[in-house]
Amino acid sequence: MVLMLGGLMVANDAMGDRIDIEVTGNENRYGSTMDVRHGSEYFEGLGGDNAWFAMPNDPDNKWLMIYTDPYVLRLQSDGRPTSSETIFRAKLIVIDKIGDGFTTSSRLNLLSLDLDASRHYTAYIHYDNTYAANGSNYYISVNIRDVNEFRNYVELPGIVNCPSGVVFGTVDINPQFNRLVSSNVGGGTNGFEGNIILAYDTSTNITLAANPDNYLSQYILTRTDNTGIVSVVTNILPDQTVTTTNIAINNIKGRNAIFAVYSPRTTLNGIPHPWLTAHGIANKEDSVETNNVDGDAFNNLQEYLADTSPTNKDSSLTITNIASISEGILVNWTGGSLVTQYLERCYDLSTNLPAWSPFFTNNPPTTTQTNILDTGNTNGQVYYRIRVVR
Ligand SMILES: [Ca+2]
Ligand SMILES: [Ca+2]
Repeated sequence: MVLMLGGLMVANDAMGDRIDIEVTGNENRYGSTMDVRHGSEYFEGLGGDNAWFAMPNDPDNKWLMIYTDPYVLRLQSDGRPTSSETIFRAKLIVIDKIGDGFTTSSRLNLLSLDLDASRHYTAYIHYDNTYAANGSNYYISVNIRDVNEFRNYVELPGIVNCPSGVVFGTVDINPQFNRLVSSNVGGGTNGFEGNIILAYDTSTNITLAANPDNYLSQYILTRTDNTGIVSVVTNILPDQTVTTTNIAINNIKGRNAIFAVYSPRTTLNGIPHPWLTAHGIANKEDSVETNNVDGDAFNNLQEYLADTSPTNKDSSLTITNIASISEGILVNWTGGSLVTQYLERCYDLSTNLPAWSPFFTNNPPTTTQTNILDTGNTNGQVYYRIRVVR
C-alpha cells in the first residue's frame, strides 16, 4: 500500500519502468525519510539519500533518482519553521552500477497533496545541456498545482550517456506565501499597508485614497503569476482628478504588490495646495497665484517660488542693503529657507540682455537673512540681484 501523507512525489521514467520517489516528513532527520516505489513494489523507510544504492529489485541496475540537498523534506510540514519560504532543491542524478553511461527518456512527476492553501509552489526545472538528448540547456518554471491538474508530470528532454552520480539537472521548488504587499509615498493612505497572506487563487481589492489637497498620481501593480513570471502594470494619472480609487486584484496565484504615489495638487503654475492650506489660504483657484495677501511687493506665486510667507509682509526675497566698505561690497538680503539662491552681479543694465554673472550660491536650508561680501568686483559701477530656483 502506498501511503501518501501529504508530501511531494517526484518521479522519473527509466527504460519504461517508472520509479517514483516520495518525499515525506519524519521527526528524526529534519523531518525526513525517503519512501520508494519501483513499479508496483513499494519500499519504506530507506532513510537518507545514500540508501538508494541498496534499493532492491533493480532489474537494470540503472535508475534515475532525485537526490535532495541538503536533506529531503516535504513541502507542507517539513522540519523548517512554518513561516519558512526557503527553496527546496532536488538534484537529478543517475545511479548507474554498470558504468557505461545512462541513456533514457525522462519525466518529472510533481504529485503534491495537501498543499498549504496560503502558498503557491513554483518548480524551476533546469537541465544541463551536457547530457541532454536535445543538446540544449533546458529551463522551465511550472506551478505544481497546474501540473497536478493536467497530468502530474513534466516531460523533460532525455539524457544521453550520463555517468553515475552526475548531476544533470536540478529542481528548485519555491514554496512562497501568496502575498499582497501594499505601500505608498506622499499624502494619502492605502486601504492597508504592509503585507497580508491570502489564500491561493482568491481575489481582493484595495482602496487608494489621497489626503485633502493631494491626488493619486501613480500606482504600480506588480503581479507574479502562477509560474513565477512577473508582470508590472503602471498607471500614471497626471490630471490631478483621481483622489480615491478601488483596485481589484483577482485570481491571486503568486506575489503581488501595490505601490501608490500621492502628490500635492497644484495651481496652474505650480503652487501646491498643501502650501496654501499651511498658510491659511483657502482659495485654491489658479487666480490665487496673482493675489497678494500680505501686501508686500510679491504675489503668492512669487512668494512660493522664493519660499517666503505669503501672509507676512516682512517675509520676502529682498536686497535690504548694499554697502561699499574697505574689503569690498557687502550685500544683505532676506528670503526663504528651502530654495537655492544665486547672488549675481552685472556692470551694465542698458542692454536688452544684461550679462548677469553668479558669484555666490546659497544652498538650502538658507537663513532668512544673509550677508555676503563681494571681493570680486572689478568695476566702479555694479548691480546685484538674487535669483532663486525652487
Ligand atoms: Ca505677498
Ligand atoms: Ca510676504
